[in-house]
Amino acid sequence: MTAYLFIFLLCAFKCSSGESKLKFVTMLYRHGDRSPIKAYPTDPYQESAWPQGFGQLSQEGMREHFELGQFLRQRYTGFLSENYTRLEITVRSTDYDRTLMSAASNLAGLYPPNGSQMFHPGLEWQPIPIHTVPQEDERLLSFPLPNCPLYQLLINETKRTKFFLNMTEKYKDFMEMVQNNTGLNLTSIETVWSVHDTLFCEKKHGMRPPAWVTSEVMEKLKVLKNLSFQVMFGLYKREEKCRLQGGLLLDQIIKNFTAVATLNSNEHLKMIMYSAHDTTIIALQEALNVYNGLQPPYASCHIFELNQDDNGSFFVEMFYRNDSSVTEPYRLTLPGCAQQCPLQEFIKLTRSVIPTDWHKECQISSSSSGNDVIIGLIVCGSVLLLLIVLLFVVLYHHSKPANGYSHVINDQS
Ligand code: PT3
Repeated sequence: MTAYLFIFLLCAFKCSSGESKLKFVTMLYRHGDRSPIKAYPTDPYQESAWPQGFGQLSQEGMREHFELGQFLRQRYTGFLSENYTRLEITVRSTDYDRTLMSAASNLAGLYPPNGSQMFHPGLEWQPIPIHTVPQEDERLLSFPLPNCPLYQLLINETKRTKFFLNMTEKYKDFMEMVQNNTGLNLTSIETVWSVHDTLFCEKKHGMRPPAWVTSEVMEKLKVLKNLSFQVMFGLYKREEKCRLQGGLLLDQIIKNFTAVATLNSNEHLKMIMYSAHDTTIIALQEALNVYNGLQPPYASCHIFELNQDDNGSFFVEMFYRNDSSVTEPYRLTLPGCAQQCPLQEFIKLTRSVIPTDWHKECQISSSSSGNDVIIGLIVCGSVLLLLIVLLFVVLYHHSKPANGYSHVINDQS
């Protein structure tokens, strides 16, 4: 009797909770730990201090991604096939050594070969393709995209906001101190991110910082580094900026979801994996309006899961794994939607940051150049008014009979 009651309750729970099925996963991660991108002129640790030079994935970075791959293997057991199956997954990376190598390390954790897939005795690794395009052709994963005049105008306007000008004033003496100690010519407060980056990498790799680099200095540099991300993708006219940057990646992700939901896609594809940079994650999260204002840590990962519920409808869930010591990644909720956001709602709520024609939108139009256009109109208007006045003066001058002369017709008659 109790057994029947238990089965009845279980069924009632299952029926009311609604079964859903994971259909498709997209993830975007930052590469792992690396050497600095560059050194400042007075830096005691120049490129030769790093085993592979600047901007390269370290062994720590490889381990971080191997661990992320193992985490993904566990999370998607039963969804991904146990053996690597080429049609199930597509991996795309930016064309940098550190992102390509991060993807390779990740896939080593995700797809250790089993039995027949081992091609060399004792080697628990198998090659998995990683796709890329040359840096100059990259339009999906590398932000901010260059050659977009409207975006540049928005950045210039951001730097004229009260907030930015106040920050510039607040950090004036600090900037001067950093310039004097680094030998850099820092033109604007957000350019100081590279000093933080270099010092951060050096400290992480056990290199002793110079005496001027106190913990208070590092804190201030961190504030300015985070400000530089906000300037790029948020802070002022966020939606307009996102249409020209992260909206492009979001557009592609949504197109992939729609293809899965309408069954016109490759039905075998289960996962798309993007390997990129901190700025890629920020651009995407700003477009989704879920950015937490901090630099994404190494190997942090934004996950989209597309599910189908038992009545056939699709919904999107988002997660952010920015702390590998926590077993479950953080849930992210698209503002204005439920945690399990119906796909159509997801599309509707993100429409404002999806460009319809990027090239066209990048051009400076009259409605977008704000003050500059108003000033231009005033100048043009004044010139036009002056020309009209001049014209009237000339016409008036011509129509008036000249003094001392008159036409004499039939003078003699
Ligand atoms: O560390 O994620 C990061 C950075 O984005 C890095 O990969 C990078 O490419 N920085 C660009 C410097 C101009």
